[in-house]
Amino acid sequence: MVRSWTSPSLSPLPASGLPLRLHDTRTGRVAPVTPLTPGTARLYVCGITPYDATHLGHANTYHAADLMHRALRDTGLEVEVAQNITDVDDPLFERARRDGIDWEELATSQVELFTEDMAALRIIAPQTYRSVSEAIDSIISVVQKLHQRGRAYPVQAADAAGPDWYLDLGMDGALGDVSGYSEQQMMEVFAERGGDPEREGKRGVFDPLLWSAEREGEPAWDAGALGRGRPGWHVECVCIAGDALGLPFDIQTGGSDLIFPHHDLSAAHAVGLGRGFATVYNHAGMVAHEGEKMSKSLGNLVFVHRLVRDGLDPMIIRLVLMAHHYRADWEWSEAELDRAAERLRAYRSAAARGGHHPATVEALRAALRQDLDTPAALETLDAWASGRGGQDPVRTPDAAAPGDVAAAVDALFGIDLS
Ligand code: 5CA
Ligand code: ZN
Repeated sequence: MVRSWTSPSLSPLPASGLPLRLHDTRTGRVAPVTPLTPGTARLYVCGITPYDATHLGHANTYHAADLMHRALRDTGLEVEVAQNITDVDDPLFERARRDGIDWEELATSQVELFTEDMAALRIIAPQTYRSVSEAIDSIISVVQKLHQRGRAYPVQAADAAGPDWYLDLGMDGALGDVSGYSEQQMMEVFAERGGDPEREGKRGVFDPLLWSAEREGEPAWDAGALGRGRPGWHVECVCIAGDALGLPFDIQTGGSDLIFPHHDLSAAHAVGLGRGFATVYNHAGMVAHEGEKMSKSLGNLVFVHRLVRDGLDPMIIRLVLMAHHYRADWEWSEAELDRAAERLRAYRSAAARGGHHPATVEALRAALRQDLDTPAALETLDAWASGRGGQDPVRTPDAAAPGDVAAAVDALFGIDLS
């Protein structure tokens, strides 16, 4: 059983009505989020493939999801969050083989590191945190349902006893619904993001692998008429989201490298099931290092747990992340740490002074609700810390009690200023 992590203690502010406005990749616009079920927002966060520890790119993505979660709560909504773990996938098996360890052992150890990092960063834990290997029965029934609905077709495999099964995107015409990409844009990224455009026997180049026939040295499960094997990538998120949140739900989020194929094709799977998927598709920018996107396959990684082990306060990492709008692409550098450490010191000494600053609190809330505008929130906090933020004209008797700004920074941005 996969353990989620322990959430930080939460002290919400009294709820205030204005909705969260969020960028939707499908429409290209920032618009208010209106939950399908009044009173409850349902959020699906694409989780890690656990073959290497949490790097700052992951941290950026899960920080954005956390801000979304906190902003939705602040508008008075209940928030249901589900997140997956891609523990059955090629890169994980390759890494396990390279290191001569069992794939399950590798996944378990990396998930453990990830959950420690999430707890250190004070990211609110999802209510559902589920791996593919845990969800396998349910995934098999989704795959079988797509087969029964005529959406799956076999492609012979030279290195396996049975065929692989693909999803026929042509049947529903849903390709491109989320990304809006042209075929050429799709082609540019499909192969490097897990797709197999060259595979012979496919009906459409972007048809995704639904069920992969059993191969030597890989785990396999029995899927009845489809044979023994394991699921393709996109179907896991359709299944885990559907089980935890129901379909359709409100928001799917992840990094911008998931726009195509992953989010586009998971939505297409849902259409194949006769269901809707997310209402809003939201994406965080990519963090680069040494001139290239930080990625496990390139190895240009800065790990959260190393920074923390070396004595860095995780709140400094949150402040580095806040300095960049979540949708921006940016490059990590050491200099960022100094600026953020300086901010943390200034904010902590301002917080120790306490006091009431309702205009500052309102400005923080407004910034968060305007598409998670953390750079604007930092400007507000810089002004507050330097005494330019202004005091409430009516000084209340408990002005020396823990300040309202510190409480807001904790509730809205997950930063502990005590
Ligand atoms: N398991 C799938 C999602 S179902 C996956 O993409 N796993 S991952 O481990 O490769 O990435 C986990 C999350 O981190 C994804 O949302 C991905 O978009 C995001 N991510 C990965 N690299 C970066 C990066 N350099 N900058 C920002 N976000 C990143
Ligand atoms: Zn996913």
